[in-house]
Amino acid sequence: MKQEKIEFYKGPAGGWGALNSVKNALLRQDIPVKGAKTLLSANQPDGFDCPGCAWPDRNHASTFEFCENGVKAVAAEATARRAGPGLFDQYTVAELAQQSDFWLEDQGRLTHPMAYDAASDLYRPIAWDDAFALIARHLNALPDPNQAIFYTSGRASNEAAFLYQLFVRQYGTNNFPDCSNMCHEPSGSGMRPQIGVGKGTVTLQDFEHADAIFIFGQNPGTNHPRMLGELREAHKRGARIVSFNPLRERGLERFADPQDKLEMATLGSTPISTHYFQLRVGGDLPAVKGIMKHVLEQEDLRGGVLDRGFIEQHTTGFDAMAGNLRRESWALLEEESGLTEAQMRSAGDIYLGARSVIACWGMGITQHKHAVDTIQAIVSLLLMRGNIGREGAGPCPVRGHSNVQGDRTMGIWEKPPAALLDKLRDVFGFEPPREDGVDTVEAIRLMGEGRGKVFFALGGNFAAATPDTHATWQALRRCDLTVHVTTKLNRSHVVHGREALILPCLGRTEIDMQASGPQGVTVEDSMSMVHISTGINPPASEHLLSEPAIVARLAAATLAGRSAVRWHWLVEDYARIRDLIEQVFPDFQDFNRRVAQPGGFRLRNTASERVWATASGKASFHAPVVPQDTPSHQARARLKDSIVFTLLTTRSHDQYNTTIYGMDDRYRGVYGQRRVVFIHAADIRALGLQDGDWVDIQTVWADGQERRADGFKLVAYDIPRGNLAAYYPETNPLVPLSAVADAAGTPTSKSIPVLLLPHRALQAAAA
Ligand SMILES: Nc1nc2c(c(=O)[nH]1)N[C@H]1C(S)=C(S)[C@@H](COP(=O)(O)OP(=O)(O)OC[C@H]3O[C@@H](n4cnc5c(=O)[nH]c(N)nc54)[C@H](O)[C@@H]3O)O[C@H]1N2
Ligand SMILES: Nc1nc2c(c(=O)[nH]1)N[C@H]1C(S)=C(S)[C@@H](COP(=O)(O)OP(=O)(O)OC[C@H]3O[C@@H](n4cnc5c(=O)[nH]c(N)nc54)[C@H](O)[C@@H]3O)O[C@H]1N2
Ligand SMILES: [Mo]
Repeated sequence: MKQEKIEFYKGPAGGWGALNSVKNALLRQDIPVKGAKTLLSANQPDGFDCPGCAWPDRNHASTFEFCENGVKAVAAEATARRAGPGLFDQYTVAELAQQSDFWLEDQGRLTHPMAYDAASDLYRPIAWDDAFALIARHLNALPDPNQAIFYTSGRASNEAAFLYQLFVRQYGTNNFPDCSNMCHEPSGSGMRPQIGVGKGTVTLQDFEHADAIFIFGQNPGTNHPRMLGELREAHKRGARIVSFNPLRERGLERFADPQDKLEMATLGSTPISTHYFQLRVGGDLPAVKGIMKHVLEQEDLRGGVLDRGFIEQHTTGFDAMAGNLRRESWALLEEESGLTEAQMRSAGDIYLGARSVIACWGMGITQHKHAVDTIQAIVSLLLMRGNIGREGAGPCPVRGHSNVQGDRTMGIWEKPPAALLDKLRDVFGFEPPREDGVDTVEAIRLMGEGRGKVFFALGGNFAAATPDTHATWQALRRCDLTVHVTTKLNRSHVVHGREALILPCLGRTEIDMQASGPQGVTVEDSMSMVHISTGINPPASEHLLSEPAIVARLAAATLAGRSAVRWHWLVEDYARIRDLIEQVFPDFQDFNRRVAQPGGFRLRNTASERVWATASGKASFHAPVVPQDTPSHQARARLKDSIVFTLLTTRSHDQYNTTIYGMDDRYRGVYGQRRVVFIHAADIRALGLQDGDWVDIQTVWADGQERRADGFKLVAYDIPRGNLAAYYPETNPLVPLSAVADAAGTPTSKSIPVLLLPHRALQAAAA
């Protein structure tokens, strides 16, 4: 392990630091030569879709788009390491559970299906057919299908997801919690009633025409590095790039493109943000309202500012919103956003100076109690000047997992629209369950109360990704059976039910051979582009099955005699699955032909055509109330004598969600460790502590339960006073299960009221 240090990062994002990091990532996975070939196939017309993030690529066209974190994601999957039966012989599950998340995944790719043996506390190999029979037996023994839970992580392909939802609905439940519930759920919940679609409306081409790009709560340098390419080009042609973020993020400041020879040779770089508004955590709603108020005041002052024609023809609710904005007090907006009136007005002037504006957002917006309101305010700001449904303008929620958007399109949704269920009934001739299922947080409750008995996960790492770790682990352990379809060993396999299975599957980089030949799968990126993804590497083990094959064989075993679907036949040729997708979703007409074209095709997006699939047939304005009732407000009111901080949990540069690639966070200057908490220097002094001191973190929550995460090192950082930042998943024990976004259920993992306490272990040692 590298030495621990904290050191200000002077370089730009990308650049030589990125190239160096790539070399190390390949070496770590023992794939120096093969790695290069694998990488060159990422996001190519006939290669695989990068399993990194959902940012689109230039048409899956010709040039390889370099992305450091894409390389790490591919290398993690293409690793030469193997976690075979030998490993499971060597360690009991109790011993495996003692290991870190990093260690577990670092054992490499899983090679055999494994079943938990309680007598020996070991995972032992099991034949595939026996595994499916075991699951089928459990599922068919449940008195109510709603006692089974089917989780999905956003890497699953359209084909796998479609079969999965079909199987589960035929089985009889809509219990489909997914990673989206913890992620962009509020984006869909906010935009669907407002503009009629739950997805962004812009394309990559729009980035070439925007005069201003507003970025709220997103860290593209780490999480969507290819987005920096778009931002850099936009900056070079003079577009304004306006960042709203409580942290100074390197990737939002400067970027050197590793493919730009001159920039690399001269150690040059391009600035990214032209403006940086360092607001308070959770301060976006008041900040956006301030911008809107300024826009409205300018209209009142000089006229010609709003797009009156658009507002008249396409929207409802303008007058009510305007009244609300006029009454809003600047003092409150300043207090709650952490920005000054002058700052909000200057952001407003940038907005007014731009003909076309794109607004992007990420987890800094969605993982809050008032996320849905905030998103509706951002979209309302866009609507004021008709910044939607025309070139260079529109909302752009930047999705996380590479196919999370596609999975939802395919019906991975615990609250399925009636139209989808009707269609399934008509096409497949069965009556799907009509009652809403559970989302992620509700699934944990269900299991915790003993009413959820079988937990099945298509990918992901439920035990580590979810909030309230203590409660969640207890819930999982109450299950009769937990099953994970997975590529690597992770926490969820060692926090398990009475019986447990690990089902290893092919990754996206691997050749998927079925009866009719090698198969491709399809995915949908953050901008509704659907394209094919074809693996090129030999499978990590001959015992792996593809995800569609696992779902189909499980369905056949469970629904034997009850389903008219030809499960085995479908998997022989995935084009057959796509034919069914086309029958259920009209937007996929001629699916097989269209997806075979280079670059694939774009799904229809009504809002981008200014067609509003809403109740009123129009887009609507919202001016939500500035929240003064958040858990942090309440905690501060209650504990007047303590410093109550608002903690945001985020990703380091060396992780993919719960997968930890390494211990560095280069752009934030942290090396060799992850248990750090970023804090303003003045707050360290106010606590009577020093930079580098160790603390414990304790949640302030009214339910009387103690939630702690112990042993974090203070790192003085450029962050507003009263705010803290630390990495997830280590901080998930601090996020209460009941801390969720209104009208979306998303855990509020960006705003947890906490106290910092002197580190327990040190205190004990001193006593
Ligand atoms: N390499 C890599 N790529 C990834 C992932 C990964 O873990 N690693 N994860 C994937 C997934 S699933 C997702 S969802 C995306 C996540 O990508 P992001 O949306 O970038 O998620 P986070 O890293 O959580 O960072 C959120 C940013 O929001 C800021 N922030 C926090 N609170 C607030 C706030 O109240 N207001 C504002 N304005 N900003 C705030 C933080 O400082 C941080 O810069 O990335 C995807 N891509
Ligand atoms: N505190 C806090 N919690 C959060 C967040 C936060 O910002 N803060 N972010 C939330 C967000 S945005 C998200 S999306 C969730 C992520 O939640 P998940 O999607 O559940 O978690 P991941 O860490 O992405 O899942 C990693 C695992 O997926 C498996 N895997 C990888 N590739 C494949 C594949 O091709 N097929 C299959 N079957 N399995 C595969 C591997 O075994 C790996 O261990 O976490 C959420 N939790
Ligand atoms: Mo996500």
